[in-house]
This record gives sequence, structure tokens and C-alpha cells, in this order.
Amino acid sequence: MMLLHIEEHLFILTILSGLLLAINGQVTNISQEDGGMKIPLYIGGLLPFSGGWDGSGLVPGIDFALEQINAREDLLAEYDLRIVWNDTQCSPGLSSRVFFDQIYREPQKIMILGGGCSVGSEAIASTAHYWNLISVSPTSSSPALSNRVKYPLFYRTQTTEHSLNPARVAIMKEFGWTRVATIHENYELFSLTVDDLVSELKEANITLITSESFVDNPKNQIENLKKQDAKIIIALMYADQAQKVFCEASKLNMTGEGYVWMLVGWYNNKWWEVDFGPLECTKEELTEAVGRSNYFGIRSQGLSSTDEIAIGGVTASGFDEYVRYQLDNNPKYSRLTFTSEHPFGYDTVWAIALALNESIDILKSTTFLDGRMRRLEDYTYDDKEMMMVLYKSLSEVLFLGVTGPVSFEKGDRVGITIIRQLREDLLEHKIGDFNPAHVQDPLRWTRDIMWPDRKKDQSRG
Ligand code: ABU
Repeated sequence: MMLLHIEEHLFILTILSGLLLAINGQVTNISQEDGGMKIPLYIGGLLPFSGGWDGSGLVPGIDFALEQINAREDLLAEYDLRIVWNDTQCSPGLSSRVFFDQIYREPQKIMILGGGCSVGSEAIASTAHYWNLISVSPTSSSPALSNRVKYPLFYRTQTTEHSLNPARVAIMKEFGWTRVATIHENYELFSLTVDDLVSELKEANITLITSESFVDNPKNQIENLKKQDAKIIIALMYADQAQKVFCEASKLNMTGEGYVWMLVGWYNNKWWEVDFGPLECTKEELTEAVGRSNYFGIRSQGLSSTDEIAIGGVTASGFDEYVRYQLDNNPKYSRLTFTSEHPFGYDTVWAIALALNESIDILKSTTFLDGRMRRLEDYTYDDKEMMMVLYKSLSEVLFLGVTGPVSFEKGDRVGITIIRQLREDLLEHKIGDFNPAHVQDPLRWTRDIMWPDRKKDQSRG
């Protein structure tokens, strides 16, 4: 087990609130203890375990994938696949720092699993290629990350945020909403998604009243939405900023009847209860504001909706049950937070393992410029030739994961969009999906939408 030095523990303890110290620098996977004579291969794990999006709930599924892979005799048979974790806190700066830690500290990493937030993945992937290091993100959806010049060695098992725009437009058309406004946090993840949305709205003849953006304080922008009489609002931001948006909107009575909020659908449950720092509303005020709002979350499909047996021999629903059970009952996961994005972590480990496995034979038959043979454990950050073998293997990966079929198109994933609505129990429930493969009728409702007046009626009993 690799542990950080004591001074660094103290540094992190002092500066970074909410950090899961126990996980930093730790190698996780159960089979490492009985790995026997197998050769360890290390993945650098860089995910946010706190911050604007908390991806800690991916860990049980990732550990499960490692256990399954390490138990297989037909896959990476001579190797024991392990992961060394660091918390990125969904921060670009910290992501860079922990990425450099991973590189400059033993053991040698063969690939990076991460980042989790796009802002972290951008920091990591814009640098990792200088070390010939491939990064595979389970959850980053920024359209910016599709840029192969800036992020040449980046892969993801998540679809891009702007691929959700056709679903957003289809919902507006379905309900005859002809005037819409947007507000977003000033990150490329959101601004590029809005750029694309603007074109899609134009094509659909939907009027964009105003498009607001902010860095850290949305007060003026919310006032502007009110002034412009915006009623249908597409809001794209991390959860810490969404708290501020709902706080400001509630002050102007913009969260009740007559308003529709379309948010990203990947926030964790009860995101408004998380303590992100000072806020001008109490937790009770915020809960009430969000609870009375007509709020949709739009995200890409995580768990596959079929009952097919996925690569590790489990169905998607069986896997989901396993992860929920682990989070609720395994003390080692007691501080982690459930996220509906957890299946992407499991599939990412499988994608990495299959690519490594595929590379074994290719390496045997490749003549390298120095005339020497390579095995997986020979990889170093200077080895561009070997990186190219790993890169090609990853680009050819194709398997049925718990998120559905997994393959990459220039590093990107193609998928289905899920529409969720916040209900009386203050949880988001799936009410429909949007599947571009259903050309005639891509938008499909699986449950009735509950409008605010009905919500009120039901709450009266
Ligand atoms: N899917 C959750 C993280 C979103 C992002 O930062 O890309």
C-alpha cells in the first residue's frame, strides 16, 4: 500500500475540507492481498470524492470489476490489476496536482482512470499525453474533451453533454414551449453545450430569450431572467452553483408554479442538502425552493435498461443492487455517496482491462525501434511506441457493459438520454427517454409528468 507522507496528510487535512483522506494514495482492490505470483499493473485512479460533483459512489463498482478481472484465467492471466486513488475534488487545480503526484511517485501507472469531472479531466488529459499516458474518464461529458488535438489520448465511457440537446429540444416541442432562456456556469462543459443548444433551438424555431453565464455568483443573471420574463429555464452548472441559483431564484419567486427548470440530470440525490460553503439561504429554504419547483434532470443513460448479461456475468440491475448493497452495508464504503453514474466506473475498468489484454499478443509480435520486445509491465512514460499499441487496442474495444454496448468513436461514447423529474419524495424519477436510434419517435414517455399543481394536490393528500 502506498501512503502519502505525513506532512502531505496534514497539508491536505488543513486545506481541503471534506476530503476522504482514507482513500488518497491507497491501492484498492481486494485481490491484491492474494495476488500470489502475479505481476501487479497499476491504474491511476483520479475521481472527485467531494466538490461540485461527487463521484465516490463509483468505487464499489470499480473494485468489483477489478475483483472479477483478477479472478479470470483467460484475461490478464499473469497480472494483478490494481488502482491507486486520489481525490480531485472536482477542481482543475487539484486534479493537476494529484495527477503529477501519480506520475512522480511509484508505482508506474499504465493508464489513468479519470478524471471524473470534466474540469479535472481537461486538466489531466491536456498534460497526460506528454507522458504518453492514456486517460479514460467514466463520467466526463464536456464537448471540449472531444478535441483530439488538445486531448489526443483521452477516452470516455460517458456521452457528451451536448448530445443531450436534442432531448431538451424535443421536450420543448412536445409541450409547445416556444420561449426559453439558459443560464450556465462559466466552464467549457456548459458553455459549449449552450453554444450547440443555441443552434438547435434556432433550427426548431424556439426563441432564445437570453443566455446568461456566471462564474461564482448568479444573482445578477437570475434577476435578468426575471426581468426578461423567462419561464422555461435551462440551467447547466455543478451542484454547488445550482444551490446558489435556486437560492437566488426563490428570492424572486421563480421556483414555483409557472416555471420549468431543466437541469443536468447527474447530480447526486438531495444535492441541495450538501454543505458546499456559505449560502444566502438556509438549508430549509433551499429544500423548499427545489421541492416546489417543476424540475427536470436530463442525463445520459447510466444503467442499461435490458436484462442481458453484461461482460462480468451480471445484469445491469443485478450490478446496481450489488453496488447499493455495498454502499449501505460495507464499512469500507461507508463514507461514499451513491451516484446514478456508478455503472460507468465498472465499464471503464473493463474497457481498460480488455485493451491491456488485447495488447499482450500485439506487443509480442511488434518489432520496436530499439529491437527489444515489450511486455505490459515494461511500459514507461517515455514509451510512445508502446502507448500506441495500448491506444489502438482501446480504440477497438467492443463489449456489452452494464451501461449497454461499449465502444469508442474517436474517444467518445454514443448513447441514450434519460429524462427524470423531481417528485414528492424529493428524488428524481425516470419519466422518459430519448433514443436517436428510434428515428420516427425518439422521445418516449415511460411515466406521466407530474405538474406542480398536481404535485400540490397530492401533497394535500
Ligand atoms: N457526469 C458528472 C460529471 C460531469 C462532468 O464534469 O463532466
